[in-house]
Amino acid sequence: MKTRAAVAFEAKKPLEIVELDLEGPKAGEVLVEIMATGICHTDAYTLDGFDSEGIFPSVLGHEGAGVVREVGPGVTSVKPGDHVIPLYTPECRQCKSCLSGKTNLCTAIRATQGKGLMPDGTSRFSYKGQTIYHYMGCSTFSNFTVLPEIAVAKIREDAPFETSCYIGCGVTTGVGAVVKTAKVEPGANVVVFGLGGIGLNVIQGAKMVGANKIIGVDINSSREEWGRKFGMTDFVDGRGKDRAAIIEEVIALTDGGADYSFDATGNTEVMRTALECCHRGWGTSIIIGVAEAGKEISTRPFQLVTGRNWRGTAFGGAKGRTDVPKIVDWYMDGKIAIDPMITHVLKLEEINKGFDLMHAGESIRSVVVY
Ligand code: NAD
Ligand code: AHE
Ligand code: ZN
Repeated sequence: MKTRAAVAFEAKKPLEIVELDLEGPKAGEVLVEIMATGICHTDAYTLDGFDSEGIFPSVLGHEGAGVVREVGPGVTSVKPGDHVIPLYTPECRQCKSCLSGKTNLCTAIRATQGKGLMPDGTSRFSYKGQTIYHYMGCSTFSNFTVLPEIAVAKIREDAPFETSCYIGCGVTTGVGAVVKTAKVEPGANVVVFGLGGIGLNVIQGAKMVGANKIIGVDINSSREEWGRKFGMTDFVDGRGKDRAAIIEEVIALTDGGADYSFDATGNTEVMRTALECCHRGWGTSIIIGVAEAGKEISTRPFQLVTGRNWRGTAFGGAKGRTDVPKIVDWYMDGKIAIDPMITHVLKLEEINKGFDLMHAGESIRSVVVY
């Protein structure tokens, strides 16, 4: 079949809207009509050439929602007409990782996914006979996409696509980092670095679990108002401040340091600040941000010797097929907000504007509606 898609032909070039050829689903795969997709900073990071796994030409996008239109042989858990959210972290429930009960990082198809291919080692997308690669196993910047059955979460049908697509990455990552990875307890002091599409979800997760201080740090001062809308109690404007100055402010606000800190910037210097503003003896810092290829983190080992913990999270520690439908319920039941964070709704033809708005710090989330 044919599908309209925004294709990343090359790094650092705008996406091009073209009509691609799409092969139908093979065994264990499903064809999904994507109804809406968010634009996450990770898409921009890959497009800008910072992803060591970046492959071109490819169809980016990993934060979608849509409807199953066709299933391949052997598919039993979804049927045509089901509403689904594509999962860049699948859940096979059979691999060592899934069975461990210790991680959400299913390994069943990770190797081929990282090469931009379906589990059988081929791509379903092509353009004028040339292979176009998948991205993060999702490729939601295409109106139709093919996904492994284990990489879709079936969701309730009354959830609007335009907002629930954000649960495909940003909402689940931010809220999950608090609830599932850090397991922040009521009364804890929390610091969030980077109040964008992910960081604001960390804030609302911290508010939901009853955190005490919820401190936001950003270099864009307009983010103070955004943070306060979702439960931020204090703002530290990071512009022009060095690590020591920011740590001093956080320590003063928290009587000695944060119980939990989160990096949602992807900046490795900020990651160090986030660790070092944690409380001596127990403070835990969670890395959410994705750093540019080649970047490394560092700190004095003494920071860890004296009890601070450095951890990371992917997709908020959520198991996609199990947890995503529950997070959709939280949204539909009003436990978490999504609508106010979607600042721009665009047509596919306007998708490059979504990237420009993100880079200019003018959007929280842009959503493309097909
Ligand atoms: P975004 O562009 O919406 O937000 C980033 C925010 O960080 C902005 O408000 C920006 O002003 C702020 N910022 C930038 N530099 C800063 C600094 N030095 N100090 C303080 N604040 C600073 O991006 P997003 O979509 O929220 O994504 C945030 C990060 O999370 C990205 O690195 C993205 O790749 C990553 N991410 C990771 C996962 C995961 O599963 N681990 C999931 C989604 C996104
Ligand atoms: N490809 C990059 C790593 C990118 C990365 O860490 N991705 C996160 C999700 S970001 C969503 O916006 C993730 O899920 N990581 C776990 C995984 O298996 O990719 C690189 O550095 O090569
Ligand atoms: Zn993302």
